[in-house]
Amino acid sequence: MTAPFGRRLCSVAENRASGGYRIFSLLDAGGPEPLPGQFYMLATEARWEERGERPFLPRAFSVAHVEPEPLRSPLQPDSGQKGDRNENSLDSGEAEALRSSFRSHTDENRERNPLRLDFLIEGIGPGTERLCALESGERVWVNGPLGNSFSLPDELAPGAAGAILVGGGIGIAPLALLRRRFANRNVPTRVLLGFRDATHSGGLDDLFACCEVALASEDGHIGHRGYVTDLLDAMLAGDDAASAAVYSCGPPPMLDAVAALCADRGVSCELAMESPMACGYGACYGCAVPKPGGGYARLCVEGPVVRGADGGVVFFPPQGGADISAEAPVSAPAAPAEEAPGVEFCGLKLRNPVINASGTFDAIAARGVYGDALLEEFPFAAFVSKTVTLEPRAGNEPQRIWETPAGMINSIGLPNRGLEGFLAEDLPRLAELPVPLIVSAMGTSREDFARLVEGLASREEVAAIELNVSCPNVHSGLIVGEQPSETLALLEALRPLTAKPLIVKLTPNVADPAAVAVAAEEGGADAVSLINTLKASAIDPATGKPGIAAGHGGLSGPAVRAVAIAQVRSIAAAVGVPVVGMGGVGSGADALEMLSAGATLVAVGTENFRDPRAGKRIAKELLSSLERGQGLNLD
Ligand code: RRO
Repeated sequence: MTAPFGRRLCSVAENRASGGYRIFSLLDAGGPEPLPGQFYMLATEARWEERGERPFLPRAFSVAHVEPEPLRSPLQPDSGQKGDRNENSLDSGEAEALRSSFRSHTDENRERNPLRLDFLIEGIGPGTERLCALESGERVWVNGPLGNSFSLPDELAPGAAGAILVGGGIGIAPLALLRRRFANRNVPTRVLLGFRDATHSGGLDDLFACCEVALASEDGHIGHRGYVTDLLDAMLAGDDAASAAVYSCGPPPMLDAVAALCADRGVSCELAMESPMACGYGACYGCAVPKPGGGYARLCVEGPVVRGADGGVVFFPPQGGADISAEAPVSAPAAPAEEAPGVEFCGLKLRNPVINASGTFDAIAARGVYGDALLEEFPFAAFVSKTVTLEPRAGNEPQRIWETPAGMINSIGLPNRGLEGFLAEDLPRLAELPVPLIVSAMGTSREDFARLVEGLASREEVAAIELNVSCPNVHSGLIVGEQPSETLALLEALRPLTAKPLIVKLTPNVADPAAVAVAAEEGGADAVSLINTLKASAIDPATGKPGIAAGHGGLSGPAVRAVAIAQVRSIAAAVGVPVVGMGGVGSGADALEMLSAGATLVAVGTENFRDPRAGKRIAKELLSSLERGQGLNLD
């Protein structure tokens, strides 16, 4: 089951207080039934970005309840022995029937009967406060259901202790849906919930009204004074604990404590984790969490549910969407509909002038989330890969992203498989896209760059190479793209290595970017692209320290558009090669402005995080403006 490709508008059915939180209900006529643990990216349609500031990015929320409930499986007794059947004791046909009872509504029924999706929200910042203020009938942009889901307990043999759900704070939400699914299946379930204090507490009467719940609170306002993990500790001391399975969601220290307790007692557990997320579908690489054994996983596509193991966690493939690591068979993509006369760029024929900015759309991950719809409605006229380096890189330590007024800062740190891994694993899958492929590459020396260009030049799937020169040269310590002489020398070294178009991706963080562009052209570049992100930082008011772990990163989004326009104008006037313009493009009008400034192509970057189909929408808006003969609007 995959999420519908793109974001869609859903109406607010209800928004009411539930203790210190709010229950927020949406009517979704377009999406499949979510599984427990899955989440949605939500942003209000109106007054998002009001005052041109925050909130800018959508926010992730686990679904807490779905109406109508799935039909009871015909395999399930209406009453009787609790926990006497489970998926592991069924043959595969029965198991599939049971699974499909989780998704029992046809699309036709859905049109008549939209799903009602309930979320639990706590207003803690501009995004959540904006959602908390919504009224019935207002509309919300919805992308989802996303991520994997809780799985069925392994040990639920007849007589097993069943499930123990452990929730903390707002993290009780996905456990409410999980509890109902277990109740439908007669899985014996015990629920332990904890809250910090009366203000940070709620949802009980609405989400857990019909079941017994053991409660804890740090301030003692409700239940046991202390942590919910005290309750879990006591429960796991019981005789039947070893055959139980624990499911948990809550703040990171609580999840660490749950994983440690379960590891001590040899009890299996699954944890739904949280991490700052800009897109929810694998594009932004912001939601990285450390993997045992090194490296990072993107929680949106390899989580949010992870399995506890040895006091740590392991990642397992999504059940909600497709497995992004699997070699999925590909149906031939439909030929793109004729949209416009097309654009010629460095010898490539593109169906329109809108492409993506490198590092802002992972087509392989998106394919796992949205399935073949991605290929059928591919949002860009050419696809630019995330930057590839010679050796594999894990990327930077989180926190990697930070929302700013009308934009965001990133310091992702080039996570990638390295050239060899890219050629073997990513390239064959990117070659399945219905548009030309431009591969972005970055080296830390001319020799590195040369090996990258040679490796890519030998592959016919690669239509063009973009050289990301926003990196220090290990020999000189200078950022290549900040120095015209370094850029010229690099291009002179690389130009003889390939006949494929070379595009130089320029940094905006220099006094005279046009001088670097001229050097790139002189060295033999076929095109230049700009702007990469602007060097930026932000201080987290909660800690007084930079919000990005690396201290600073690159700013993108509408906040940088005027800078991008200025640089595109001056560079387009200075060079004869085509310019790919990018920086804060979120609409056809923005794209038109970029073309009017002198760009031949326009790349969409941060807007992809808010709207996976942004490229398609922007191209459509742009083409209808061009058809109307509209030029730059100076109003
Ligand atoms: O991976 C990144 O952190 C990154 C790169 Br390579 C880049 O060129 N621009 C950016 O904003 N982030």
